[in-house]
Amino acid sequence: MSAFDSGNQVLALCGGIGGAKLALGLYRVLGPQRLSVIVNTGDDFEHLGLAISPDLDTVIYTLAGLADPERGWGRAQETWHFMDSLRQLGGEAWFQLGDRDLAMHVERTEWLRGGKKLSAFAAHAAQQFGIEAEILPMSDDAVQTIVDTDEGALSFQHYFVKRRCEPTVRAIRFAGAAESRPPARFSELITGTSLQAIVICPSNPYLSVDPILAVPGIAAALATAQVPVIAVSPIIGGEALKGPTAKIMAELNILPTNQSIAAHYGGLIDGLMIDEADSADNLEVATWATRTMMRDLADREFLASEVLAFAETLTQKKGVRHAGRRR
Ligand code: FO1
Repeated sequence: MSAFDSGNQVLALCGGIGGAKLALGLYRVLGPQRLSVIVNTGDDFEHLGLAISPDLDTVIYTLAGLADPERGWGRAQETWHFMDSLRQLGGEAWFQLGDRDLAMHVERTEWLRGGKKLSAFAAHAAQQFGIEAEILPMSDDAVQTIVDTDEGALSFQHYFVKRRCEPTVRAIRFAGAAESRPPARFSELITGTSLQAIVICPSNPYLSVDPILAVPGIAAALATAQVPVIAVSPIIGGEALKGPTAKIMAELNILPTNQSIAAHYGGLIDGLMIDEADSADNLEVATWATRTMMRDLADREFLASEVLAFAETLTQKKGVRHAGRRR
């Protein structure tokens, strides 16, 4: 029996759509109660008086089988009567809130106004939707991803949705991160004996994973983790696959290569999962080349099982490397 058959936990760090796909694969391959997901909340914002947490909702809807398969965000079989009425009234309609999705934002806002924590609402919503994995916001403290652009400083959704990632990015920062605290459960997982691997999902490293790593204690815990830390590269065939990753990398003068991703995660990872199209890449970190494209559920499960197989090989290596520190 391998370590990964023994009922232990895997911790995934996850942004929105791309990350949620792998989280779903892990959820299905591991079995529901063996997955904990730390989700980016740097994209959260207040809009129309509502507390919106896009990545948390994307992960929850995806694991619950409720996500819209085309958009990747929001709910399937959505209707848009609220948005139509809002437009008629001349309201701010650049951010689409579907009728079904709206309930999530209204209810979360109620919870937060009542003094409850975002993590409590995430756990509640996950439970209500029948999800057995742990869904953990990266912090209960407010952290805001700010994109410094040629048009000035833009909050994440203003840059990403309202301005469609068109402004040129000069820098990305995470306001409030220095004062934020990771979830108590994160420390428990890191210091406990049940954790078997940490997986950085193929989310945008700069926009979606960096905010998580900016929460004090999280990067340090990865750097010293006793279990293998694996990142799944968002690069396929020498290109950033989705969304604004390629554009942002170019604007930040970073080549869209696995070398860049490996350097970015530096001392935090033990292995980088790369696409089979890039199997000739020669990196300083351990690599495992496989099919990383996730078009359907079978792809997600396949990649998840590859990640776990990679983790198992690294566990053996790491066991030797950290032998002195284990006692
Ligand atoms: N993305 C868009 O491109 N346009 C939208 O109008 C939009 C609305 C939206 C509403 C709820 C939600 O949970 C997500 C939503 N997203 C929308 C996705 C979101 O902006 C991004 O995908 C993430 O923040 C990046 O991970």
